[in-house]
Amino acid sequence: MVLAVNFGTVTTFAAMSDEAESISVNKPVTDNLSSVNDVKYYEVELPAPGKVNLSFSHANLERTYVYWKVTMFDSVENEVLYFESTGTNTDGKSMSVYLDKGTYYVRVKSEGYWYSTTDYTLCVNYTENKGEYEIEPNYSKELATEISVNKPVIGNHRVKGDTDFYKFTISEPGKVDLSFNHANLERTYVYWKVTMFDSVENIVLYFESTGTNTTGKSMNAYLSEGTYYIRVTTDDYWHSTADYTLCVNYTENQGEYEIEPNNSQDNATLIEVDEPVTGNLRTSSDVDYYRFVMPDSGKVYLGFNHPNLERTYVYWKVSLYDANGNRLYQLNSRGTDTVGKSDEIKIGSGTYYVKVEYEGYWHSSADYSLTVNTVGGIPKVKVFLNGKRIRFDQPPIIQNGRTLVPLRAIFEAMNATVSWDDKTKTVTAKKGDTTIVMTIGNKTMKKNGVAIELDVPPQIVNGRTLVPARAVAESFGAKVDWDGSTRTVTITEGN
Ligand SMILES: [Ca+2]
Ligand SMILES: [Ca+2]
Ligand SMILES: [Ca+2]
Repeated sequence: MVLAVNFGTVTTFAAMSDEAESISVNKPVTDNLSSVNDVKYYEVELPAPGKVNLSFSHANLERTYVYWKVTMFDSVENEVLYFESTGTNTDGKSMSVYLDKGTYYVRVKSEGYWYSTTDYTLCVNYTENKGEYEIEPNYSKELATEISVNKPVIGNHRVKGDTDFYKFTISEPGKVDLSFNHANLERTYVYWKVTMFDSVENIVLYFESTGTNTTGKSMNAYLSEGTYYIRVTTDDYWHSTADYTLCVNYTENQGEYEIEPNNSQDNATLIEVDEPVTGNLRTSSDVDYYRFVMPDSGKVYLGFNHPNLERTYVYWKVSLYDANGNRLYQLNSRGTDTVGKSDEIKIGSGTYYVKVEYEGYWHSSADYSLTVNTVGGIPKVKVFLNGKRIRFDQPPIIQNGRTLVPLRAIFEAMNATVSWDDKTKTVTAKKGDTTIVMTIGNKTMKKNGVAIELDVPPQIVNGRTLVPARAVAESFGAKVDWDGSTRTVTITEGN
């Protein structure tokens, strides 16, 4: 060892940025410390968000003490990477961090006791982030890294207490689950806690990953369109700097899932009779409401299926209500009642609700399938627009071989704007340069002022305005096909 000569050492951050030598990413720099108190600073610019790690190499000093301490800071002096090199660690590399673009600083200093004037070679290794990595700092909702569904993102907790926020948006309701993968840490403690919440901070999914849970997957959440956030935190005790891969798996809802939050009659998920819907009580405070329209009076029965929970307690209460809130029927489903069926219930035409709730003591977040079956079945008309099922709160009807569909549902699906004049009972719909005008009970429709004769006029059924599907869709330039065997209308919009 040589005795240290104390130079005036640079200690403040302001001085650091003044003294720093400018270096480039992916370009090694060779330098040395001239004394135990010598400190070297480097300034490096990240041109875009990216993955960064430090490599640090030197000759073998044949001793295992720490000779160099290398720290990387952001422009406001937060430490983003730290790496120590022992005398024998000739070709060291730090962990990776996922940083935003901007100016960063690297400081190299001695351990304080052990030091070496031997040359070292330092490199800031950088790979541009094309959306596959988190972007630090992302410790709040406001700083959340934006991600896309069905596209994995890699992140890590570079220090204990690092919290990673992500943000994604879905434009259509859908089924969502989270997958969360990482290397095997060979320990069964919880290292990561993953919480997903909506824009008003209601928790919609929670998932914990232990060290050995290398390919984890959360339960399903059935969500409405909107922006959601994911927070990944360390456990209070266990922490790992290992990379994790997070993915939001999303499947668009074509009407086969509940749409949360459906916790009141007002937010009930619209379903159709004779078609199953899948949902779950994600927490014991979750309640699921469904709304359906009975086109005519008749008999219905509720079907309620779920996996076998191997316990005979009641886990679900399923109730049928009329529009005035009178309970008409209650079906209890025990854990072993995998295929539940209610009695037949005679009801009149109109709107009804089904409420699925937790029994009060036993709760399961397992998916269930609910169907409001009509006795004998009701032949229904299905309408698809560009491959996607359109749901109607008043079923389409067929009259004189023409299918009539609820006006608002079809126009909204086609992105046309609609206005209604109650005095003249006239509907005006606009899309692009096309304007069509129709009047209830009148067989003449006008397209941009030109009269078109309809086989069947627009009419009001159960308080809903129904319009001829083909005439309307074709007026807006769409192609319309009818399959009589499946009673399916297929509307295809041009480019
Ligand atoms: Ca992080
Ligand atoms: Ca639910
Ligand atoms: Ca619910």
